[in-house]
Amino acid sequence: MELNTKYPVVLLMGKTGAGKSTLGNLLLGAPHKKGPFATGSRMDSITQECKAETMLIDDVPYNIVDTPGILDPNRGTIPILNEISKTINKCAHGVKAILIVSEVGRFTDEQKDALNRIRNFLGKDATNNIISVLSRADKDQTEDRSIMQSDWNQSFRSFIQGIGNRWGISPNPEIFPAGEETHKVRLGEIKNLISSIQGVYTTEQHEKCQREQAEARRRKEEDEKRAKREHDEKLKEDARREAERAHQREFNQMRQEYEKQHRQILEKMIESLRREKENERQEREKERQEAREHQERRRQEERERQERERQERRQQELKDGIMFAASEALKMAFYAFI
Ligand SMILES: Nc1nc2c(ncn2[C@@H]2O[C@H](COP(=O)(O)OP(=O)(O)OP(=O)(O)O)[C@@H](O)[C@H]2O)c(=O)[nH]1
Ligand SMILES: [Mg+2]
Repeated sequence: MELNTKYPVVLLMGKTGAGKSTLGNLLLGAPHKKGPFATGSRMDSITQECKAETMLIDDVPYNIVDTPGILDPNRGTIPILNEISKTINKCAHGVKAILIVSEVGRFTDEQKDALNRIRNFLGKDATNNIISVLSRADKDQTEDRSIMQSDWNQSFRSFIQGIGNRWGISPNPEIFPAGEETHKVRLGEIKNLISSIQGVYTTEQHEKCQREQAEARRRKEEDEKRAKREHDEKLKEDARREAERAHQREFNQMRQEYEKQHRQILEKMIESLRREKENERQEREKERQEAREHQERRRQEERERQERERQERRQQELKDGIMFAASEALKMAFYAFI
């Protein structure tokens, strides 16, 4: 890259395919497709590394630096930004203007992302040096800036306000060829904006911004690591608590089961004791009953025996009486006889 360190730098930045190299060629007054900056409609990035050319605005020389597009699907944005950083750090007299090229159309999330990435990359100190340039404008939008403005949404309007309303239109050379009035007016506006910028974005400011971003990234990484650590610890703690709860549940279940079995054994023992006692009681009752019956039988036998004896005595008495009466009668008969 041929950078003349004596001249201020104008940097072309934007999403890949936005039309940076085309605008660079137009500002150089070169054929837009065959200028020093390679252009093309391939899906992959055309510009692979930073390239500088000398450009004159009102006879003032500038380095115009074309850069590779960010958000290239095949190339990480961080290496591209690192390369642009190296270029900025070579600009001993700082960067006069940064032309951020964006395609007109829907302000998609991707476009927002590209603008945010560029603004964060440059930092707040570059705000006064940024110019937004819209490419791929149609005929009406290119001819009338107010038509272009009326197509913006709030988000894009805020972005433009945030950079001091410095914006221009890159004329589509297929509609407005070089030398045509609108083409000249639109390029003239961009050049005027470049010339009117006061002060430069310095390498020190860029280095400071890079340091702050590195620090912010480091802090973010640390925060993410801490958050991840805390998240992992929380997961572990949750898992430990869950295991503890599961263990407690298992323990309670086992205890309940044990208590149930224990209760059942006790109930069985109590039932068996109760039955044993009942059997004993019935046994004793039976014995008492048998004793009572035995006694009753003995009493009955005794009564019968006494009755028998009484009967026998009476019979004996009767016999004796009869015998006595008979002997008395015999005696009397004898005496009568004699
Ligand atoms: N319709 C239209 N096409 C454009 C305009 N500007 C650029 N193009 C076309 O868009 C394609 C990409 O343009 P480039 O200038 O190579 O884009 P770039 O931003 O340099 O792309 P990378 O270097 O790949 O990041 C080319 O085919 C251009 O001819 C424009 O304003 N309108
Ligand atoms: Mg390019």
